[in-house]
Amino acid sequence: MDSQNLIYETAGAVAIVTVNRPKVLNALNRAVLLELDQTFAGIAANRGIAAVIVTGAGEKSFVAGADIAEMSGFGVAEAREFSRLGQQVFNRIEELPQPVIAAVNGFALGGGCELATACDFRIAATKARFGQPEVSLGVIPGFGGTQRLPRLVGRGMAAQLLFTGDMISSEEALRIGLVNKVVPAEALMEEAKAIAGRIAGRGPLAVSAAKAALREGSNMDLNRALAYEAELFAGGFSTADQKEGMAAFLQKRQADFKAE
Ligand code: CO8
Repeated sequence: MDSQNLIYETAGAVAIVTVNRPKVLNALNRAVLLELDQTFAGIAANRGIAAVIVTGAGEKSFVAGADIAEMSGFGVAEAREFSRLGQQVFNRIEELPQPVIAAVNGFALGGGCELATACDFRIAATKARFGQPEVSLGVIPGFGGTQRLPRLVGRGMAAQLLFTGDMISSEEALRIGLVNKVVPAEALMEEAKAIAGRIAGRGPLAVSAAKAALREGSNMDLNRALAYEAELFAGGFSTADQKEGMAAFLQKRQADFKAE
């Protein structure tokens, strides 16, 4: 599934998607977005993949935003289309059956911060920097940044980041809950793979259901969300994985889940 601007690798049941345009700090142009869309569509249909890691190529950057050179010539219609394309791709990541971890190895700015926030959670290298600098360019985020960031860090903190365009350190990102963990750069992929590996050892249908409950529930009022959770919980009891998981516990052995 390699493409021009992405590296696709697997390690067991874990897929690693690396945005690979290091000369422009992995900026997202139309081509990258289309390749991401195709790659994630393939992962969604691949039952052999239980978790995904997204990262950026090179030492310096995760993704330093949408490609400013490409965007600079846009008119209104092209800008709208580009924004909708990015939103569609990031929605696909959010709606992917498998969990997606952002391993933020450097700059996560603009569209890069939006890519990271569309992932289920983020771990970061110490040198990672986060920000939504669009207002410095005279525009606003167009790939979900005004919507996902406040849902994650709260409206006040999101407002500060969106209005100042300031960059924050990995330590500050940890403090505000934008990332779950900060590790030295050389340990980042190892840490991401270890977490993804633990997810891959759990019941895949259950993990998917937990992801759906988190995602869909956050758009519902509490009572509807609890009813939705109960439906997904009950649905688990129609699966072979539930029988295997509980039998394995009672028999004091490792479960062998089949995603069935
Ligand atoms: N787009 C295109 N090229 C980029 C980008 C980018 N976002 N970021 C870096 N580059 C290029 C630089 O132009 C440079 O190219 P060259 O070597 O040819 O001069 C190369 O990458 C290396 O970058 P720098 O020399 O600038 O590296 P520094 O270490 O000096 O600085 C920074 C690193 C601070 C990350 C700096 O590159 C920077 O500020 N980059 C831009 C960050 C930014 O503003 N990102 C937000 C972009 S807007 C956005 O993402 C909106 C998303 C939604 C849009 C949808 C609506 C249409």
